[in-house]
Amino acid sequence: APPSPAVVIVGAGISGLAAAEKLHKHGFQNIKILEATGRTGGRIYTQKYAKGLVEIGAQWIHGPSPDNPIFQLASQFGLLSPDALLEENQKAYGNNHPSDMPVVYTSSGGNISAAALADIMGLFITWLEQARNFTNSRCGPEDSVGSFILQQIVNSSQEWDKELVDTNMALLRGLLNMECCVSGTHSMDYVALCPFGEYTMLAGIDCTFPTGFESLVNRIKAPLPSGMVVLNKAVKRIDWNGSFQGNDSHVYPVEVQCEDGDSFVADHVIVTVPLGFLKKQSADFFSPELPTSKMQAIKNLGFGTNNKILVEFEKPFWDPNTTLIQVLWEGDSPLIEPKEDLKQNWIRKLSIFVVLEPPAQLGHVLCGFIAGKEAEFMETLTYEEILSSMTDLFRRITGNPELPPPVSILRSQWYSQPYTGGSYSYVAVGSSGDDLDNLAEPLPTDKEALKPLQVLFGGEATERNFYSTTHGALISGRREAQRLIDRYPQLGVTASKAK
Ligand code: 6YU
Repeated sequence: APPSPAVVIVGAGISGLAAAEKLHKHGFQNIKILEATGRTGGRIYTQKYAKGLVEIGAQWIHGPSPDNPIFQLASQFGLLSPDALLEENQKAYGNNHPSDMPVVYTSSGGNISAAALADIMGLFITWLEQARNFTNSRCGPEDSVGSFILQQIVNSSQEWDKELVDTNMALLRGLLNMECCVSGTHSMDYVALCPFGEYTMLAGIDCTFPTGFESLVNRIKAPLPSGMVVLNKAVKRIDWNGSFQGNDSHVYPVEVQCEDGDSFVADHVIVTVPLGFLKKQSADFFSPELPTSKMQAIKNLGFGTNNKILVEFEKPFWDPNTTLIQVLWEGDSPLIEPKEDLKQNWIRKLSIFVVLEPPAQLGHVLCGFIAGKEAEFMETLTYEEILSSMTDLFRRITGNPELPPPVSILRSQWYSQPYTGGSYSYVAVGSSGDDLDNLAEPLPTDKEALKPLQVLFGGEATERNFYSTTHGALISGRREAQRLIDRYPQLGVTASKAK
């Protein structure tokens, strides 16, 4: 049998696991996955909470339809609810946004008519759609989705009734806050307009995993031999383009150095660490250093924070039909810069709560979303501070000073995770889709190199059309596995003969 090349995969998120699973299936026998933390799954992270399970990271299959490999696997493994498998659900477009209308609560305990809300939501959705259609029309490198939408707001507001202006502006600030969560950014002013439409929406109304997103991760890694995944093995540096003596008689081009002093020689290493980690570490993480164009891509692409605050109530204060709650902060407006004092004002960035289902299995749980610097500040607060902020918030918006405090809260802290450094990537002003492609380029770039494909790059931030998602991450892992499979065609033949 031909010798099996030594492959080291850095990171046991869905990208790294998908790469390993595919290589293993094609007959690669010498694979190690090195994972810095004590668990697999990375940004897919299901935890016990209230009476059931909640997602700390990825929550929905965005676009659950046959073109989405996460949907394919989930249905193949029988992990989805019958509703999610309905053909009509697979055909409709949800566009990564909750499809229901929120119920709006104002910060002084009032509410907003459904009609007023529908008008503003309609406008906002149209503007987002227009922003996505800029791909092939004229726009400048400095243009942002935020500046485009602001211009539409200014134009449109000329036609609003005077008495609606303040409410409409406050609603739009809330919708922009929610959009920051979708893009994983502090401000939509940071998100580049020209490439915004390159992100591809798949058909299907977003659905969740009744047994947790991590049940998919567990199914993907099930066929991998024990010992292939090494937990608590943080990689410190990747030495490439060298000659490293292995324990066998082989000389390898790559050596992976770990924080604990261990090292692994390899023919190929697939790096799937988050862009947030690369932003902090890339200067010391590779030796020799990455080419300038890759370093520029790492620096210029966006990687922001979207956090969750889960809030459990003894009894719901909301109506049983409510699926989404928007908080309207009176006095806020897209025309006014948010106040800088985060301690006083962080909570005003929290504009949207999803009512988690089903209450019979989970209890009465709201999942708030908050993005950007306010989300990063929130991570520094204690449990008690957040609980008290939540108690105040819900008392204010319900106008009920006696509302019992939440039973418990649970928040994510993606920014402070040393091996993640935020939530997911976006194409920032100053970068483009080419940067995502550039990140995916293997090293050495010289196609004629004696030892090609020494360092390969996977992870959600390397998928030009599907970045920021689990399906993007999965596709990226399989893509890099395919590069190696193509390089060793004889291995696949051996594997299929063996079956
Ligand atoms: C999705 C969703 N979703 C919410 C929140 C988050 C994310 N996503 P990993 O990080 O998983 O793995 C890398 C591993 O490497 C990790 O285990 C590290 O520990 C390890 N590592 C790092 N350094 C190392 C070292 N030195 N040595 C060894 N190991 C090391 N995606 O499909 N549906 O609902 C959400 C959401 C709060 C944080 C999400 C969602 C994103 C996915 O979670 C994420 O992309 C993948 O899991 C990443 O997998 P990976 O393997 O690449 O990395 C128009 C337009 C706009 C564009 N955006 C629209 C889409 C919106 C995205 N939506 C998100 C929404 C939610 C709620």
